[in-house]
Amino acid sequence: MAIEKTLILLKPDAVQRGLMGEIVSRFEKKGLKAVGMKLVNVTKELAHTHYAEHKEKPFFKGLVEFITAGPTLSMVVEGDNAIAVVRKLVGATNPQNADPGTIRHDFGMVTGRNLIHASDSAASAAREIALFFKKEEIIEYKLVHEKWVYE
Ligand code: D4T
Repeated sequence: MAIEKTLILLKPDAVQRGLMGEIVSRFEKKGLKAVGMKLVNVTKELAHTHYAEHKEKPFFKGLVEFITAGPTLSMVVEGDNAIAVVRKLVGATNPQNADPGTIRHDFGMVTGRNLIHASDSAASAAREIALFFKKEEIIEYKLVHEKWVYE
């Protein structure tokens, strides 16, 4: 097994539309463990750092306005191969290209309101978790049902 942690952000549209419970529930039901969770008002500075790779893109300004427009639910989840598993649950960047059953397909209509962010590699996960969470905000614990999720 390769136990990984990954960063998930439920963007301001998910929070405002009352979809936090529904989306968090999907991760819980899958068998992932929430090890960090809090509401964050993403500042312009944090948005610029988090999305630094998109700085030159035409959609950058709108993306920063969107992510800073209201609270975001920030989560760290843990599980076997969690980075790829979460990206699959999230679906393609454009909700209209996302597969049915994914979060972006099931709740979204356009790329600029695609509800959720998830780290796309081990390097991004490490960088993004450190950006959003202090060490002491990550809680290490065992779930009683772990032996029924993993062999
Ligand atoms: P994130 O990073 O939010 O998990 O999304 P993805 O990994 O699926 O997609 P991305 O990095 O290519 O894009 C980051 C972020 O920018 C928004 N975006 C993207 C946008 O508003 N317009 C666009 O044309 C693209 C490509 C959506 C996600």
